[in-house]
Amino acid sequence: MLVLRKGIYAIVDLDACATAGLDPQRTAAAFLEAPLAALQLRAKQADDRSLLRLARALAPLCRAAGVPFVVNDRIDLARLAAADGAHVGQDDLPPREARALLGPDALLGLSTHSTAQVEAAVDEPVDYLGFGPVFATRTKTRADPVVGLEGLRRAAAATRHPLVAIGGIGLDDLPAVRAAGAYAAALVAALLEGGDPRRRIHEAVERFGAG
Ligand code: 3NM
Repeated sequence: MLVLRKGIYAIVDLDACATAGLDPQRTAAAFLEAPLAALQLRAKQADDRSLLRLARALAPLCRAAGVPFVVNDRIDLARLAAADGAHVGQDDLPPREARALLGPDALLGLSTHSTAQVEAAVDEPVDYLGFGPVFATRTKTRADPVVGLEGLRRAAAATRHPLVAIGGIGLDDLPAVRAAGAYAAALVAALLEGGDPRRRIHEAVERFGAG
């Protein structure tokens, strides 16, 4: 069974890749050259067929790299692409139902945005909790209020689940995010800045520090 490792949780976001002028599959391949906690495919607008095609292309790349592959929101696509797991938000299928569809060995994550949500998730059958936005983000539309490093510290103290910090995290923030109790840090825009994802992912892994 694949477990989430400490470190950088790289998100391949199709809109962010398009904005940066980067091909998602090449970007994923560049990310996978670094030792990652996980790689997530996130697409808020793509049509199902092209998303399934991309998920089916990324799954073997992740497997070959030994990195867990997670599909955002879409349990159906995660299963069809034989991904390692899925990530659900507060308004998606509840974790118990998602777990029932994915099976006991899949990696399952749940987004949380407040200490109350973190506490409410205590008995959920999840492998980790996303928590954020830690800082202001432009990647997520209608993002929840910023929780800050202090919020992250409180949330980490309030749960037994590993926390994946997310939202507006830059490479310079990584040591502080880790020190605040994050098990992993999820990054979108910071990995695409400068148009060189290979260089950025290595820098991110180095700055977060080894597991
Ligand atoms: N979820 P960036 S913030 C996808 O708060 C996502 O749950 C968030 O992108 C949450 O690293 C966010 O570019 C966007 O800010 C993360």
